Amino acid sequence: MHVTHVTTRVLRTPADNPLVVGLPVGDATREFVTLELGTDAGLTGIGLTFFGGPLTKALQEAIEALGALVVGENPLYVERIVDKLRAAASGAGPGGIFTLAMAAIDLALWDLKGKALDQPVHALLGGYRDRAPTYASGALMRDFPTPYLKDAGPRLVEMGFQQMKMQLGGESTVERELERVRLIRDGIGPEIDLMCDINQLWNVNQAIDMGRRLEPFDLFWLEDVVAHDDFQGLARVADALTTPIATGEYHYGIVPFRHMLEARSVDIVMIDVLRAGGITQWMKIAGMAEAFNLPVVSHLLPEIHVHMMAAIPNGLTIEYMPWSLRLFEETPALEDGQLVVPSKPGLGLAFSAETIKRYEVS
Ligand code: SMN
Ligand code: MG
Repeated sequence: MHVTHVTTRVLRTPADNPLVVGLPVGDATREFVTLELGTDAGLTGIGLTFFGGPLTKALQEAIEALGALVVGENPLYVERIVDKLRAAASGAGPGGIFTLAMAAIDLALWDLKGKALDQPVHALLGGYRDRAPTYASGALMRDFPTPYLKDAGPRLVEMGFQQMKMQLGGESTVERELERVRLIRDGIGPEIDLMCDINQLWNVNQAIDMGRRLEPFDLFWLEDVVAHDDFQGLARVADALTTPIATGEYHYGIVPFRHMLEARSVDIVMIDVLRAGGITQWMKIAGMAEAFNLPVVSHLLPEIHVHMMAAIPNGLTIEYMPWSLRLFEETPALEDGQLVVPSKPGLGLAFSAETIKRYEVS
């Protein structure tokens, strides 16, 4: 089997979230770049990428350019293709557009591998479980009005979620920050797992101070409390707190995770399949975390991450951020806060013709 053609599209969708009820969506948008790799065996592999923002057109061009290098290759030889793309891109990686583009291709190659072998990707990667826990994400954002949070948490519980993530770092005073957590924790009670994402907005001293003030709320994790590459700073915070520290979504490739783990700066390793460079690299990072006896969690794209999180022994919980679900005809079922792992060959996904018709911009 050989790759014969490459098709990319940019889909511009509303920046909405079906988990958010009763707040205006506004006119913000998100741009995804989709990829289809056709083969001489009649099989087509699908992939996608994100994070391009104003550079989305350049990201699409990068996928086209890298895709042209994949034409003629046997898609089952994923590591050989990755090596070829890295060599061709020379110094254009690992950060940024090159790796985001390579990730789309890697996803499509694994989709093709599964379709060719008539197996779902998670079975090819390891095969550990048939459903995986998730947490609701994007529904308790730092820019939402504080009063909104009172009912937002219980609403997510009614939807079946046992875990949910909020954000802090947006209020002007410590008390206003604590009030946000208090409202949510009071609303959902002590049994529901509550994570909190800071998105690098604190410095080390703030993180230790706020982290100590947050200990009574029994957070499931504090995420990206300081700059993502300040491994020594993260280690200081992790040592000072009981609440687990999660980080990793901002890193490109596998090497930063070596520094993160060697610095003992993390309790929960978060891996983003696009910034890691695809499924191939994601699995290597998960293995590194396992060697340090640490759990891993995913970032965005639950319909993709469900395969890796169902394939490894140290998968903790999947971020259920439903931003990308509309791109596909059908996506993994969500039952009582757990994602049912797909059993169809490959990724088990097909792009929605309706979504393409409605949102394609190039
Ligand atoms: C996040 C960051 C960037 C895009 C979406 C979401 C956030 C998360 O840090 O962890 O979900
Ligand atoms: Mg985050």
